[in-house]
Parts: sequence; structure tokens; C-alpha cells
Amino acid sequence: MLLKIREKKDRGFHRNGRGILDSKSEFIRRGKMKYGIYFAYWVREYVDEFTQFIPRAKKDGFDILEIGAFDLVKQNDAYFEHLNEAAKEYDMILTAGYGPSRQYNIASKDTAAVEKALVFYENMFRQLQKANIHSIGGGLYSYWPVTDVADLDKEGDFDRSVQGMKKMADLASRYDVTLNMESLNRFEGYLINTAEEAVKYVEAVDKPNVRIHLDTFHMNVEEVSITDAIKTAGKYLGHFHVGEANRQPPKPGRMPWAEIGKALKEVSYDKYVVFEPFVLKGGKVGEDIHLWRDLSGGADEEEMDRTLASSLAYLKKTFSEA
Ligand SMILES: [Mn+2]
Repeated sequence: MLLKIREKKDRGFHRNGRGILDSKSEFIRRGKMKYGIYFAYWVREYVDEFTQFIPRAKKDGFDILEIGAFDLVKQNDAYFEHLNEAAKEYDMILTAGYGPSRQYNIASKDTAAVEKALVFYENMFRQLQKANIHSIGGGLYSYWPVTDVADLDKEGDFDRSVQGMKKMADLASRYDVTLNMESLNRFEGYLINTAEEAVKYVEAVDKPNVRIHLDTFHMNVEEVSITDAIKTAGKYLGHFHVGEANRQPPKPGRMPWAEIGKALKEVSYDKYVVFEPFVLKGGKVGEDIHLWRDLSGGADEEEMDRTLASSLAYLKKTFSEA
């Protein structure tokens, strides 16, 4: 009955008080895919206090806030209590992203370093559980960004990484955490650049909590076909990042969003679609992302949010109609 009333209302779009799409997006949200935003859209410098972004993500229409896992190991119980309270209040799901420092490279030839990395990761997983986070994505199979290629041994590193990941997966499963292996472009990583390599990796690890993480920005560089890449990842797809080729929030024009939505449907993807836009130049974030010019159009805080909210409405509509 409720559904029928909603459908009636959905004949046309109307706006709520905040200018965000309305009952139509509410209707779409009843589908299985959920939409999230990576916190770094809003900042030039990394922060370790993520509670501040929860109301903002909600206001812009998101169900998920993706946070950076880098400093979680430093946090105390009060920190997690505060974070959890806000997540509960705003009905916000939290996920995490991490680009491992070189010292935590589980593909390293230095076996003592790998053991240390596994200790670090176990501490991180314990903290993720405290934050009620069950999904972490990124280049967890190696380190990020890879710049030193002096004695790079891709095949050997791949095998070492698989062995390390088997252990890491068992540790993560104790804390109910899924590890999503992000396929990265050639300028940031070398072990997994394509969905095909990701499948090979995940099948070699052979653990139910090690899945594939695709990102349209990276796929735009490496894949012959973005939609074929999604189909290649298929049942292993565990996490999905979206952004334009220049990492602006999704919009009509350049990326084949309708086809991407169709491919996600074809593989019955029912997990998270997380926006990972970067538009502000400057600071450590801009430096890490190699963003040397402003891509926000000189937007102020309010306009940043308006752009994001309308991007979300666009993608939800496009994916739901695909
Ligand atoms: Mn990504």
C-alpha cells in the first residue's frame, strides 16, 4: 500500500526543503544498491575525525560514508562511541578505504615486514569492528602509490601477496570484515590494473571475504571496455567507486553511465556504489591525487554540496532506469 502511494507521488519530481531529490530517490533507495561518498571530497588535508561528515553526507542524499582507515589504530573507545552514535542517529552505513604505506606491503620480500604488516592490519580490523565497518577497499594487496619500480618483480610479488592475503583474510574474518581489492591504474599500482588481473588474484586467494573493487576512474585508464570489466569481475565484485575520468562527481556526457548501470544489473550487483570525487586543488589530498587545478569551478561549501546531491540524483536515476 505504501509502495502504491509512493508510486503515485513519483509521477513527477518534487523537492524537499533542502532542494534534494525527493520521493523518487526515496523510491529508488528501496532497490538493493546503496550509495556512498568518500569523505575526502570536502577536504584538502586529511582528518581523522569523521563524525563531522555524517550529517553532511545524509543531507546530500547518501546512505554510506566512506572514511579513511589510516589513523583508526590510534583511536580510543570514546572516539568510536561518538562515531557510532552519529551513524545511528543519521542511519548512515560506514565503510573504509585505505592506501597502504610501503611499510605495510604484504607483497614484500622481507618476511619480517610482512609479519609486522599483518599485526598492523589485525589492529586495524579490530578498530573497524568497533566502528561497525564491515568493508574496506583499496590497494590492500600491495602499497600505494607505487613509485619505486627499480627492482619490481610482478610475478613474485603477486605470489607473495596472495600468500599474505590468505592470512590477512583469516584475520579480517574474525572481525567480520570484507577486503576489497581495488584495481588501480598503472600510475598508482602494478599488481592489479584490470578486472581480469583482479579475478586471477581473488581466485588465487580463494577466501570468501576477499572481493574485487572496481573504480570507473581507474577503469577509464586501463580497461578496453568498462562494462566488460564489470562483467569479468562478475560475482566477485564487492565494492564499486564512481567518478568521472577527471574525478569530478558523475554527470552526463563522458562516462557511459547508463551502460555501467546496465552491466551492474547484469552481474546482479547489490552492494555499494561509492562516489570518490576529488575537485579541490591544494593540500596533501590534492598532492596525493595529483590535482593541480581547481575542478570545483570555484565552488563554495554550499555549492560543493549542491553539485554532489544533483550528481547522486542523476546517477541513481540513470542506474535505476538502466
Ligand atoms: Mn577508488
